Formats: sequence, structure tokens, C-alpha cells
Amino acid sequence: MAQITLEFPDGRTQAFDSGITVAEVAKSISVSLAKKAVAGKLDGKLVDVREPLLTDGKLEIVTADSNDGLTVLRQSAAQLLAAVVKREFAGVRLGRLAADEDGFYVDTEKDERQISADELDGLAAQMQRVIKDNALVNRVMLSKADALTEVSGDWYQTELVEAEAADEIPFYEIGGQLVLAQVVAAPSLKDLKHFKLLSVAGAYWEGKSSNPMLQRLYGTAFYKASDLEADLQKRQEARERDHRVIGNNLDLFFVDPKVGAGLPYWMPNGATIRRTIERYIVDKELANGYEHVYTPVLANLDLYKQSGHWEHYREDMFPPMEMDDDEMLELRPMNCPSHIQIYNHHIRSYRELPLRIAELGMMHRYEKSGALSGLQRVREMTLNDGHTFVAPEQIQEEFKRILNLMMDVYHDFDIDNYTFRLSYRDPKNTEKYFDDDEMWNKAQSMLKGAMDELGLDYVEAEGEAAFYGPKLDVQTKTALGNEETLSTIQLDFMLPARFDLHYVGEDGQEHRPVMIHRGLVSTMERFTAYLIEIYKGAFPTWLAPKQVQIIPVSEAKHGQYAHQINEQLRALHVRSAVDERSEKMGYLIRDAQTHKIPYTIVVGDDEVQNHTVSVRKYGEEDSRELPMDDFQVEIMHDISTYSRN
Ligand code: THR
Repeated sequence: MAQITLEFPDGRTQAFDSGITVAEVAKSISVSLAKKAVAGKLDGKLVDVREPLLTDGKLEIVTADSNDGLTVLRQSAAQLLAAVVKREFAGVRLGRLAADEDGFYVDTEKDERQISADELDGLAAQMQRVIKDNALVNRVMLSKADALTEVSGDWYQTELVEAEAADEIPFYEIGGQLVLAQVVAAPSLKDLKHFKLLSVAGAYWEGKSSNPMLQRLYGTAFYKASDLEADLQKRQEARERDHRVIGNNLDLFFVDPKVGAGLPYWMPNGATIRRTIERYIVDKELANGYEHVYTPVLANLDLYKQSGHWEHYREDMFPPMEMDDDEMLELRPMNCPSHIQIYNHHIRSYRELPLRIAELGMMHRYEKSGALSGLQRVREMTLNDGHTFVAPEQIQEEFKRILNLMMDVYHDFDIDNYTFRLSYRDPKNTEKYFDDDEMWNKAQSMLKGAMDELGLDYVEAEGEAAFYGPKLDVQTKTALGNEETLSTIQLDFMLPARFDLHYVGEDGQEHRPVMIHRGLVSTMERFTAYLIEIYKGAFPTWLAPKQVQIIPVSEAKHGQYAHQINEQLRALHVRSAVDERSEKMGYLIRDAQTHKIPYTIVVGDDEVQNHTVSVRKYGEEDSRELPMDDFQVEIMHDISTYSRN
């Protein structure tokens, strides 16, 4: 009989008869290991314990107490869920199923009504029943013809079977159902006790938006009850931070399908936060040598043809509008060509460089509907954009200056949880990126050099650059766990050449500038979403939509004084209001806390008489009585120093 040689993690090698299974190999090592084995890992790939091994390789025996063991548990849960769905819903079609770092999922499609989130607990109960009745997972090999018969009517499963190169295709028999083995399951479901089905969401077949959207049933599983509990707790906390939930509770913004997906409306409270951010950032940039402009959101399509957007970025653009006189107008997907027009409007001298043009620039990008999320991912957005035009020898200095300004801004907003990513082009993708090796190599190494000189840590990512140049991106995580770019600094030698930009140098000759594109606080939409999540809706005083809520103990007796101090505060541009509702005081105080208003002021007899206020700060238990003048000083200091609650 032919032999194969297997190498174990400790470096030991051993010869076995070809066709031996992982379970048999485990048994040859020890009976207890064989009992604990849930799968094997051959050359880094998970294999079923019953799979005959036919080639040499490095083999690990996977047991429950490992990351791979957890993956196998979740994969088993996915296979079980697929079996239960198949049994419960006749005619259902099954898409992909898998485990990921947070749980597992099964994609499904039904003809009539969709599976609703209310049905998940019922499905989980069915899963528990199968485990209780018969926890065994049989592995059944079917010939390709039999496999195709087995999945007939389910065109997704048919596609998967047809794509298989092998003559025999593995299925799992679970709870009396045969389901295509898309992933490796454990031979028994006895360890699958602590799991939960969590949500239903849309997912395109094979992740392509041109394909039908299936329903993804999502769940998670752990070996230990305490791990599941901790995970569910973490998810609950993330939900409480979710900017869409808080945005609704605090009446900050809404998105209405009647208006269009990804086109948010800012309610007065959200608009106040946004206006405060906008004023802050514009002032900050003016103080740092930027010149702010306004440019139109519409431009002739030729502008975007010249810039290369039409060639390399069209997928993200709205289709052009054809006008009466044959003019094609385009909603801009980026502001760079507009700022280039500003640069080019005058002859520029080396004395003007670095020339820093900035704008709260509104842009439109046709994001995929599946990617849209509250304010985080939208189709109309206003970017805190800026382009600095520099002489080549000024690149390094300007890069550092932008980075310092960014850090300064982060400090004011109390942002400290982020990572740096250097985003390079994918050299194979000439459709997405300008094809100019020399320029890319130069720009990428300059950016990397600048980061190394500053001694900053970063990760490098291929295929994440802008089409015109490499970027330094600042990455953060949303409450839902998605990574998003918050700030970006991009080095561009391309657009200055495409638009034939010049400046007159000290030598009287024409020279080509370099462009640095940068967004400090991203778009107003994404940044607001981010702030909602990091502050959990409890905005620091300077950003809070309402900063002070004044509650008179008795409207009749103390109302006049309440209005008087309200006027005083408003004259200082403090966003304060008197709560005139005739509810119990305890309720009004609690309500101010629920709305996370930084200062709640109560005024009664003592306060009227002494010209004082009783102040309770958000998050504090006790209130303090202090002279109105002192309170004014305190709140103004709070606002001007951007202090946290
Ligand atoms: N064009 C750049 C972008 O949209 C900005 O200038 C930062 O990413």
C-alpha cells in the first residue's frame, strides 16, 4: 500500500498508509486525543476527521480548546442551521454558509415571504432539538450526478456542486437532512450548546451587487456559556453605541426611503452638532494658513475626463445629466478638480507655496445600497477637504504640518483610538490606478519615508490607494465593527500633470507643483456618526445640541427668573432653554439626563433670592448651588477649552 508522510507541529514525521483518516492518525497518537479531535488541519486547511489523507503534508489535530476548534464549532452550527432551515421551509434555497471571526451565517432564499427575525428563536430551538435527539453528523459522499439530483431546484447549491472538481462530493447528514458540506463540521454536535441566532440581513450571492440578494441568517456560538454571555453583552453595548440608534433617540437625523437611500436629513439637534464641527474646523484651518473657498457641486463632465475620474472612478459616480444644449453635467465625486481650477485661475509664484485651498465640499458618490449605513456611509456627503499645492522640496514639511494639525484636532475631540494605514496601489490593477510605475514607486516611498522619519507605526495595504496616488489613512472602528477611514493625507504627482499646473520659480522658470489632498475630519456625515459612537450620545458641552436645560421649581414663582438667566446665557451664545412643561420636577430632571444635556439647572426660592443656580452636570449625582456669574464663567471655560464631561 502506498505510504504518505505526515509532519506534526513538534516537527516529528511519521509514515502512514495512504487513505488514513485524521481520526485514525489522532488515535495512533493517543486515545484521548482521538476523542477530543474535532477536525484536522492539513497544510493550513481544515479537513474533516473522516477525510482520507492521500498526500504528504503538515498535520495538526484540531481540538476544541483552540481558535481553529472554535471555527469548527461555528462551522458545525452553520451546517446544522442549514439543515434545520431546509427542513422547516420547503423549497428554500441555500447560498453560502460559513464561520467568521464573530460567528457564523447561512444565506437563504425563499420564494414567498422572507424569513423574519422573529423566527430566529424558533429555528434555534429546532437546532437544540436536533442536537438532543441525535448529535451525530454523518459524512456522506455522493457522486457528482447524485449530488446534482440532491440539490436540484436549488440553483445556488447546483452552482456550488458544479464548480467542484472532484468526482465525489461530501454532504453532511444532520437531523435527517442531507446538506452540501461547504465547510468542515465536527463529527458530533454534542459540544454545540451555547449559541444564539442574532439577526437577518441582506447579502448578495457571492458578494456581487449584480447578483440577487439573499437573506443572511447570522448567529454566534461558543464552547462556554460565560463566553457567549460576554459576547452578547459586548454586542448589546455596541448596539447602544450604534449612531443610528442614538441618532434616532436624540432626534439628530433620519434617512427616509421615500427621499432616497443614503441621503440623510439633519434635524435641528444634528444640524447644531454639524454646524459646530464646521465652524471649529474652518476656524482651525484659517488659523493654519488655509484659504477657504466655495465651488459648485456640478461641473462639465469634461473636467472629470481630464482628471481621470471618468476613467478610473466611474463606478462610484452618478451618471451624467445630458442637458438641452448637449452639455453633459456631472455631480462631482471629489473636490480636487474644483480646487485645481482655483489654483489655475491665477499665475502662481513660488512665493505663494504651499498654497492651501480648503472647502467644506459637498460631493456625491454612488455607494452600493448594501454598504449604506446611517450617516456613516451615504451618497451625498460634505468633506472637510483641502488641497495644498507645494514645490517638490516642500512635501515632507507640509506632510508633517498636516499630520500635526490632524493630531491637534484629534486632541480637541478627544480621539485616541485609531491606527495608521499606508495605502498603496495594486500594481496589477491598471483599470483602477494610473499606470505609471515610476511615479507610484516615488510617491509611495516618499510617504513611507515621512512616516518612518516621524517614528510612527503603520500597516501597509495594497489596493487601497486613490487612483491618483498613495495615502496615509487613519483607520477607526465603528460600533458595528467595520473599519472606516477618518482622516486621509494623499500624495499626488498625477493631477498636476494632467492639468498642466505650474508655478514660477525663483529662477523665473515654470515648475510643476505637487498636490497633497487631505481630509482632517472626514465628511461631516461620517465624523458626526463617529462622534455619536465615541461619546455614546453624551456630547461634550461645546458640541451638545442643547447645553443647558433650566427647570423652574414653580413656573408661576420662578419662571421669570428662569427666563432671565436663559436670556443671559443665550446672549453669550450658550444653547440653553427653559423647560416649561408642567410635569413633576423629578421627571423633568430625568428627562434632561436621558437627553444627555450637559448642564441641568434648577431654580427655586433660594436661587431667585440669592441670584444663584442649582447646577447638576450630566453624569454627576449631586447638584451644586453657585452664583449665576460663576456658572457663566464655568460653562464658558468648558466650551472654549473643548472640555469633556
Ligand atoms: N480627493 C480626496 C478624497 O476624496 C480628498 O481631497 C481628501 O479622498
